[in-house]
Amino acid sequence: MEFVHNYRESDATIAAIATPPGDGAVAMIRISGRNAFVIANSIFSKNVLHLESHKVHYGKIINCKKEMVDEVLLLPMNGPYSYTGEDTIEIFCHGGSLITKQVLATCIEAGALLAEPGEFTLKAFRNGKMDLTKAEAVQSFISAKSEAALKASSMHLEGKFHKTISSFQTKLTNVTAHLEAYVDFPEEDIATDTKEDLLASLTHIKNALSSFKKSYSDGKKIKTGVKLCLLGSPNVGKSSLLNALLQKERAIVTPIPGTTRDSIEEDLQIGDLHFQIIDTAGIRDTEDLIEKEGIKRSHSLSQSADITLFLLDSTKNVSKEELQTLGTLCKKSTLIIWNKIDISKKPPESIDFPHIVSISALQETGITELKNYLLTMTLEKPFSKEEVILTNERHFQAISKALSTIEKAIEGLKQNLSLEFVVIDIKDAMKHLGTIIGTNITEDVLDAIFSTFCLGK
Ligand SMILES: Nc1nc2c(ncn2[C@@H]2O[C@H](COP(=O)(O)OP(=O)(O)OP(=O)(O)O)[C@@H](O)[C@H]2O)c(=O)[nH]1
Ligand SMILES: [Mg+2]
Repeated sequence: MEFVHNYRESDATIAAIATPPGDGAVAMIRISGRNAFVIANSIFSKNVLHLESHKVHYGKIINCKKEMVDEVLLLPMNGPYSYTGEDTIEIFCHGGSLITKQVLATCIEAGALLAEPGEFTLKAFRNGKMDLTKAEAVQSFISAKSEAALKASSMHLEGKFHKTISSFQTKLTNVTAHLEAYVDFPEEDIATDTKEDLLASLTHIKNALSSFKKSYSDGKKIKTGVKLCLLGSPNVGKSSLLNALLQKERAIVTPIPGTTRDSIEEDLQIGDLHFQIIDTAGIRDTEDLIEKEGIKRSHSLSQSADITLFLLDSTKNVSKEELQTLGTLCKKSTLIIWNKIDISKKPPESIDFPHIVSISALQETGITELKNYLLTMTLEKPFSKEEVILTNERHFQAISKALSTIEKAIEGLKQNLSLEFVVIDIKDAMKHLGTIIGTNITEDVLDAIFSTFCLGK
């Protein structure tokens, strides 16, 4: 389906199923726009135009052939007191997927347009019910897969990020006003005190932007999850470790080297974070075509992972092949795991890698320590529920651009560059910050943002 936000009147009446697909006890269909009440009136057994707003009313949905489609509860909400800020009707019908589609089809027959993904939230943004950071946080909130992702997006939903960005804009406007006064009277030199104050103000913003920028490295992992890849020679215990971490017999474990041929991917929750863990085929020289393909995948999965868990058998010496593979791994994102410490008679060999733990996947010793190690290794800074962090690539790009223009402005001011240039840099920074909250944004960007939303939101 073509994405049509651009071509629709902004108060067009749209409808969509707001609840997830599939059977359920109840489903909800939402109608929003200038004709929402008229459309609902033509399909409901009671006169919707006279129903009390924000109260639930029982009745029947009747299609154009005068047949009853479903018995429902209908909630009318007069604009602007609704999610979108427009007249809105919510219909709670029986949750069968067919019946829900029929109620929606009845709304469409009566004149509503089928909503595009995110179109209700786009309306809410256009009608000033929420700024862009909140609108984007709605989607992150819905798709959050971990406690940390939920908390991080709720900080944005509460408006803390928006407040910080707005306060930077106010400060930058003040700095610009000061500087422009001197631009208008070039014969006057900027007073040393004033210059120091303006530099302090800009530096404060620079530091805050820079710490936001840094927080994205953790924020990205918090939002999208962390990819872990189990890598190592055959029989070192990769599948045993996968099963121990998942607490279920997910992968086949045998004493035969080369048991795992294809990769196995599973979701895993550790602490507040979401991980995807991938078990792979053991690496060795082989002529077996299937195994060869599996090993090729092992290497490429490890390359795309955030952290590689490289398993070694602590009862054996590190082999030439293992040393060769170790040479290809990034030390910072590799965790060396000495396995089988339950039967090992010697301390593990010394290996020049910063992250090393010892476990027994069979007896499940050291698994809690391994999980804790993974949490600290994943995040650069312990996750704080009270701190606003960047989790959105678009915000990261805008902050990075704003930061570099502020740095340019600071340099310019320090080096007594013509103040006009300094003002241009600061105004550029304000534009970049404006794209975050939606004051400086094009329709194309809006469409790109909202098209990633789910249908009915
Ligand atoms: N004693 C002991 N045996 C273990 C341990 N972990 C795994 N094993 C045994 O080692 C053998 C191989 O284990 P797997 O988990 O299948 O090894 P893998 O690395 O997945 O092997 P491939 O799939 O062939 O690459 C099995 O017999 C396991 O029971 C451990 O911590 N201690
Ligand atoms: Mg295996």
